[in-house]
Amino acid sequence: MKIVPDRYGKCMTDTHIEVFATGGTIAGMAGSATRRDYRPGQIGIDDLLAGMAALGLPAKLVGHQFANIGSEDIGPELWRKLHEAAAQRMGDSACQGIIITHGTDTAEETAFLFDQTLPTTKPVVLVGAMRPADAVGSDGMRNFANAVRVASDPEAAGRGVLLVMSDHIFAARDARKARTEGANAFRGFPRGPVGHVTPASLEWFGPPWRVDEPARFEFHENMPKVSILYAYAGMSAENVVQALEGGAKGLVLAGFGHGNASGGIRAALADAVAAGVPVVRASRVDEGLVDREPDDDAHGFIAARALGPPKARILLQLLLANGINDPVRAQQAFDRR
Ligand code: DAS
Repeated sequence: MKIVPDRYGKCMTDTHIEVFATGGTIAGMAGSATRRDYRPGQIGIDDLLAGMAALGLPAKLVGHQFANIGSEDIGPELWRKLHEAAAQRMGDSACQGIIITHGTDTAEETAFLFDQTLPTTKPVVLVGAMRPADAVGSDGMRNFANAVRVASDPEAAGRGVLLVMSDHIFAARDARKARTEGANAFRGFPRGPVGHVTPASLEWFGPPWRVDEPARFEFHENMPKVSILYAYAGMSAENVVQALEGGAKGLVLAGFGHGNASGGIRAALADAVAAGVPVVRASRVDEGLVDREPDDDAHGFIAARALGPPKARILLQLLLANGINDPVRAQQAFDRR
């Protein structure tokens, strides 16, 4: 076994990490440094791992190619396969951590779904890249090496699923893609990064907060349909009616500012709650809490708190799939870290 002291004097031993590859820009190629010609999911896991081996990181990486696609095409079927495999590997004492390579566009959704449905006993780390492997200043290998570093650290367990990008470690609940381009595209809210990592160092900004916690919800491939209604000036209540006619069993309002909407929309949403369809008020604004207001008690709305619309949608789906319809219990799930 290789024992390598890091620059802080801790020792990294040969950890056994399983790598689940799904594609995205971390496996993408541009073909040209000067043209916007980019294809995600071009490089297989074996080639990614060969590149990693050349860096000499003290970890044994075992790769599994689940897909090689852009993350805009990731959904319930692939989530089920990844989830099954992750749960199975977490139960194997030989496996010390799991890395999922993933496109950045929906990484926050996969990370949050797994954060809520896997136990916190071993590190689970999502990693992506903003620049294809052959781009000038490509960030993929560095992010991947950082992810190996994080997944190899026993202290990464008990923090839920983590997302590693641009030397930052984010908790899945906080992470969101905040920029369409540039390597530094992710932000954390309400916490910023929970740690800092490079291939040669790892610093946590506090102790784990979910030590040995079991999965919060059971995973379901087929979750109830929840629609996101994006608020805009002049929006009509017809949007709410159409979502309900389309079979939505829950609604997330991506509202103005602090989760606001016009009087007509609020009335239509209150009608939806009265008809048994839960409504979560989130915000279309990038950052900030949506706290409970007196109206929420009057209409039975749930406040999204720190979750943006895509993650609020997943949490509402999980609540419904797990038979939780009570708005008080639902609010508690939104309030939790
Ligand atoms: N192609 C996008 C995706 O797979 C972008 C990316 O990976 O950064 O999400």
